[in-house]
Amino acid sequence: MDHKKILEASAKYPIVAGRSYKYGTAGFRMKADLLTGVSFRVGLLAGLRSRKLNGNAIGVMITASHNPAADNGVKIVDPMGEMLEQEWEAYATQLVNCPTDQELLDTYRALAAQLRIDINNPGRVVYGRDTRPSGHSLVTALAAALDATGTEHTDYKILTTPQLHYLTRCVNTEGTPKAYGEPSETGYYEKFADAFVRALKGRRIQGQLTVDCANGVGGPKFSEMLKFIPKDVTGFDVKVVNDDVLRPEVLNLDCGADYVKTKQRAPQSPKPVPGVRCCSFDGDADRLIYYWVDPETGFFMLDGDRISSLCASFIGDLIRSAGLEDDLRIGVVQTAYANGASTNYIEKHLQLPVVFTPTGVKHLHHAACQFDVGVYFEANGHGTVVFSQEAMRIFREKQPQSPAQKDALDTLAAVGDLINQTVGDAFSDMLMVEVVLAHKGWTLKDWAMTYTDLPNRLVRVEVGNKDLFHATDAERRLSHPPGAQDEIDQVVQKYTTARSFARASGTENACRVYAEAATRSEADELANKVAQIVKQFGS
Ligand code: G16
Repeated sequence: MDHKKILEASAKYPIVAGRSYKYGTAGFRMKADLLTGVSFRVGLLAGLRSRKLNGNAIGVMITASHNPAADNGVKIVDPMGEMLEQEWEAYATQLVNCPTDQELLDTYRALAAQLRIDINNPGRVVYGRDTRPSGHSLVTALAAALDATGTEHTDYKILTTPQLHYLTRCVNTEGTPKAYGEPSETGYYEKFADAFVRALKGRRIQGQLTVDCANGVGGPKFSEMLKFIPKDVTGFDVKVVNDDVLRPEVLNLDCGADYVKTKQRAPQSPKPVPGVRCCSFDGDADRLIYYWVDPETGFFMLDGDRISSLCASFIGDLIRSAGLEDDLRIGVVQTAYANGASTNYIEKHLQLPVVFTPTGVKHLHHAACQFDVGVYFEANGHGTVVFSQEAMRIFREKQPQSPAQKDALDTLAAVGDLINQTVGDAFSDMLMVEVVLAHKGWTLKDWAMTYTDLPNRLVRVEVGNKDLFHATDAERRLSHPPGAQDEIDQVVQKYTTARSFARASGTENACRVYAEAATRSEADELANKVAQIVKQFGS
């Protein structure tokens, strides 16, 4: 390794002095102009990680997902398409925070020594970015680090986040018995479009679906995917809206999954046609929220909790029909944001176990992998279903005892291919929801009738220092600052069947407060009172 090369390259991509950087819920995320040096340093780390893992390719995604257009982010993807192993998040933070180029080089070498990595071994990194204009210079900085360390790299250009996760896994499994798919964007479309047709098993999708793409990368990419889905066979009739990626300032603006979920309303424009089935992606197409505007009762949202219970119910039924209920363990993973009514429905009605983890798909994914079939969704619409290798083998190889069993096994195998196994993916989740609705012959209204959500409110609170807030018990309680949780408890106690918690966001410079209560006005009131407490303790 040429030390001089690293020092020279690093000098061109400095970090902004005096700032503290942290690998958060989804990597480093902040105003884009603060990120060039961060991207360079992430390149160093990704190369190290690849070398540690015998040259397996590591993925890097440049995106700030649901955040405004001026933000950006850098996130590392492990070889099977999962999020970076947590221990390495600390190494990333350490490397990115080095104050000088020389200290960066020293830390890089010290990390390699500590982790027993031969920095002269081959390393490989694949990367992509969303449509944010700042992505271009961040990719340049990333590539400079890869060149300086002699790391082989492939630029997959503009992609959705789940596409980059998919490609990373495909690159690493190509030609092996675990091959996940063709390592190309076309391979992605072909795999999921084919599984969609198989999972429908001849059923046709009813009615038009309006897809709001948040004016992000999901717009052009989903339009591309539609070319691979035969409309005459599936009946899949889609109207794509909010797919303007030429005006960066409209990204996630008054539209998209985060807007719909937090504001509990449809995108400002175009106004949804009453009665028509609608869904929204977020800025990098890894979240999905469904809704419709009822001519009589108005806006109704089906969020990640609903998608979770819909998938769990459908797959649970198929597993029973296939005679596999004693062989495969199915479970659901949620976070503190899950509506209490959804947890109750899954545990009591579907009779499935529910596990809670802190926010961040990395935590949910890990917990879901403990089941043979693990369904995980955050309420914000981010999630997927993971199937163990053994479950997928059984679906393919078990000898059916009846035509009904054969039907269930074929559908399970197709569903296993349809749901992106690497990470939550709005495209593949949406196709899955469409499949389930087609199998059940349901409208969104039928789906909404499964249970009644408890009224809830999510509030974003800007505080002087969000790092003062430390959460515990799967983020349902605050351990710091001292006294804050006691005050929250006292307020919550004043309401019947209410619940509230506060935590620091890992992707935004703010805290989040969630409240649930018996009525809408109580939920709003409780959220505002807890927000006041957070403001007071965070100043
Ligand atoms: C990211 C994470 C999600 C998380 C969300 C909000 O989503 O991938 O798991 O729920 O941030 O996190 P926080 O509340 O810590 O800000 P995305 O869609 O922005 O990548």
